[in-house]
Amino acid sequence: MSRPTCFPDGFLWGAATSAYQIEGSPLADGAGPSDWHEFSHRPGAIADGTNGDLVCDHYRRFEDDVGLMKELGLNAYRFSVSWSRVLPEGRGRVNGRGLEFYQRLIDRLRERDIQPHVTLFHWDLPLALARRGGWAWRDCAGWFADYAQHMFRALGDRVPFWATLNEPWVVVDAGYVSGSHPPGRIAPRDAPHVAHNLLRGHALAVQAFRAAPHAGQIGLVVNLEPKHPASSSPEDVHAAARASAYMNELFLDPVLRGRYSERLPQIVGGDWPEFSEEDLRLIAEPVDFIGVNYYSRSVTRHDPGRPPACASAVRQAGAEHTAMGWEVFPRGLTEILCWVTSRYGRRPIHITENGAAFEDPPPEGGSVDDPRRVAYYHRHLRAALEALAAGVDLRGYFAWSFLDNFEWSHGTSKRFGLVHVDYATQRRTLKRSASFYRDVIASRGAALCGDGIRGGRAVPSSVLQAP
Ligand code: GCO
Repeated sequence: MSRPTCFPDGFLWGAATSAYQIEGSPLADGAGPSDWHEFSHRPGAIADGTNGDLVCDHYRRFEDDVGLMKELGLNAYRFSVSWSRVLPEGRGRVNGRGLEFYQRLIDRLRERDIQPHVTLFHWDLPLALARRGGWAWRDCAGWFADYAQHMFRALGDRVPFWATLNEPWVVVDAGYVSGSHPPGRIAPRDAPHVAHNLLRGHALAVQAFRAAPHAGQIGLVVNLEPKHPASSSPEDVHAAARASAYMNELFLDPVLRGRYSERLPQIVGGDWPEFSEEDLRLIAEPVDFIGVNYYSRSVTRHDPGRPPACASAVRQAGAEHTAMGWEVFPRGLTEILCWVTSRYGRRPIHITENGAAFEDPPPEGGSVDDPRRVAYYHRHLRAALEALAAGVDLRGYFAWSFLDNFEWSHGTSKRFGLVHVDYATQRRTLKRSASFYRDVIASRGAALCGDGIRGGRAVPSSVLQAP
C-alpha cells in the first residue's frame, strides 16, 4: 500500500473541550447543579482547590472563542453539553435558556464553517440523578436517552456528529474503583453495573437517534491505550492482557461484538454479573463511528494489590513524560488504531482526543513557547498518518484541548491547551503549538512530512507549506 503523505479530503481537523472543564457559570440561567459542581466544592477533592465556577468563562465568551477556532483553521469542534443546564433535575422540565446557549454556540460554529461534534455526556451528571444512585441505578440509562432525545429534537438538524458518552471507563474506574471522581466511592461491586448501565444508556440514545430521520452520525468515545508487559514473565504478560481487557475491551466488545470480553470474569474474580441477552442485543445497536482518545501507553506488571485487573503501571526510566506523568509514546497511537481495526473490523474512527499537559512558560510577546507540545503533536500526527497507511479508516483528529482548562481532580494546575488562558484576566494567547497545528491543517498534513520541526521549535509556515 502506498504511504499517504497527507490526510484525506473531508478529514475533520478539530480541537476538543468539555462543558464542565471550560464553561464556568454552572448555575446560570436556571441550570441545575451537576455532580462535578458538588464534588469540586468538597474540601480536598481537587488538588489545587479550584473548581468550575469560572474557569475559561466560555459560557459568556464563546463567540470570541469560536473566532479563535477560525483563526486556527479548525473545520470541526468537539464539545459537550451540560445535561443539567438543559434539564436542571436531569429529567422532566427543560430549561430553555440552557438549551439556547448550545443553539447559539452551534449557530456561530456553522456560520464559520466549523462542524459541531457534540458529546452528550462528558462526566457531569445532574446532581438530582446522582442522588438517586446515578449510573449504578438501572433507570439512569432511560433518563439519559430521554435527555438525548431532547437534544436530537432541538439540534438534530444542525449537528453532523454526536457522541453519546465520553470515556465510560473513567466514569467506572475513577468513580467507583479509585474514588477520585464523583461519586467518589470505592465500590467495586457496583462497577460492572455502572458499566452496563452506561452501555444501555448509550444504546437507548442511539436508538432514539435512529428513530427520527437525522442526517448526522452517532458514535461512542472511549479512551484506549496499549498495555505492554513490563517483562516477559507469564505473570506480567497476563497482567497486561487483563489490564487491556479491562480498559480497552470493556465497552468496545459489547458494542461491536455483542458480548463482554471473555477475559472480564478473571478480572473481577469470576464475579462478572450475568446480564440478559436482551440487554446485550440492545447494547450492540450499530454505531457510525468510534471515537478514540489516546494519550499514552502503559507498561504493566502483575500487582495483586491493584484490583480489579491486579495490574499496575511501571514508569519507564529515561522516557519522556508529560506533566501528568504520562509517557510520550506516539507509536502507541498507530498501534491502538490498528488494534481497533483488527479486533473490530475496519470502521470509521475519529481520534477524539490527543494532546499533552506541560509546564508552559508564561505568555511573552503575544505567544507561549511550548516546544514539547509542538513535538508531541508533530509525532502523534505522524503516527496518525502511519495508521492511515496501514489501512485504518481514520476520519478526523481532535487536539485535546482547545483551551487550558479545569483538569478534573487536578484543577487548573495542568495545562493542555493550544490556547493559553490567564484565569485572572481571561486573556487568551495562542501557543506555538496552535500555530504549528494551524500550519498542519492548512497543508492537510503535508507540513508533517520531512523535517517539520527542528530542535523542538516549529519552523515558519512558509517552510512547512507543501508546494
Ligand atoms: C478525558 C477527558 C478529558 C481530560 C483529558 C486529559 O476524556 O480524559 O475527556 O476531559 O481532560 O483526557 O486528562
